[in-house]
Amino acid sequence: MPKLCANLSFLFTEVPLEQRFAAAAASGFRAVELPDPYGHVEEYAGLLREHGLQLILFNLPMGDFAAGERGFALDPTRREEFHAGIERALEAARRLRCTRINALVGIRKAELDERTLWETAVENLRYAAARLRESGITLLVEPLNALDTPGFFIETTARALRLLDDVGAENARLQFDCYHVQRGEGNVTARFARCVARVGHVQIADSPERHQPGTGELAYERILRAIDTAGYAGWVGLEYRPSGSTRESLSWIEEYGFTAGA
Ligand SMILES: [Mn+2]
Repeated sequence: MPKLCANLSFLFTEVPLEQRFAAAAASGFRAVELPDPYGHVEEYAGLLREHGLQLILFNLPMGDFAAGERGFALDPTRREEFHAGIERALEAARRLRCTRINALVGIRKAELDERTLWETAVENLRYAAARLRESGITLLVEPLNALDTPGFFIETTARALRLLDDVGAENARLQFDCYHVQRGEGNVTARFARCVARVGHVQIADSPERHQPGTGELAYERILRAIDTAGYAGWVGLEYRPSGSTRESLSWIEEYGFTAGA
């Protein structure tokens, strides 16, 4: 039985973010993801407590998201900013009682060669993992598919695992987003089974529209059971855009025999 958590950037967007905590709890969720808590940490900590929700995951500071940035761990000119971001993330994790932080590594910079980007990412992530380990926090690295985010530095699970090999930290693990895997690589269940020992978090959406399970080409009833069978006991984040209302988009959970509050 998968342990499901609601991503509050994707679900319940019918209401402002501060009201999505109540909406998630009312739909039976006991756990949520919150990609970008910075600037509102105290407010969100209060909302989590008020609604009996556990925060499963948030992201390292991603830079200017609206301008298209998706992290900057690969940027040798921004090491200080990266280090400062780790401290902000640690403080947020402490207040939000969260033990997983996801790193988006960033989009390639044309003026920098592959080796410089790779080595910078390895050094930064090694530093991040070491700082997070002191607080018992897992660092995650998430590949984003190249169709949605052209130029993203880590676009496949294979590349993410190579990067994690070079980082060489026990608490640095793969974030396996089935949607990105399907769009970029395919072969979701076999790929998952091969790397399950290194997976620290899972996310789902159907493909190619990134709506709820049952709207696309992925058989999530089978995929989620296969993830279970592979031995994964962690959380599964619902990171999809509902095709209609969020409430309606959750019907697959019961249909497949699962529960939001697992
Ligand atoms: Mn994701």
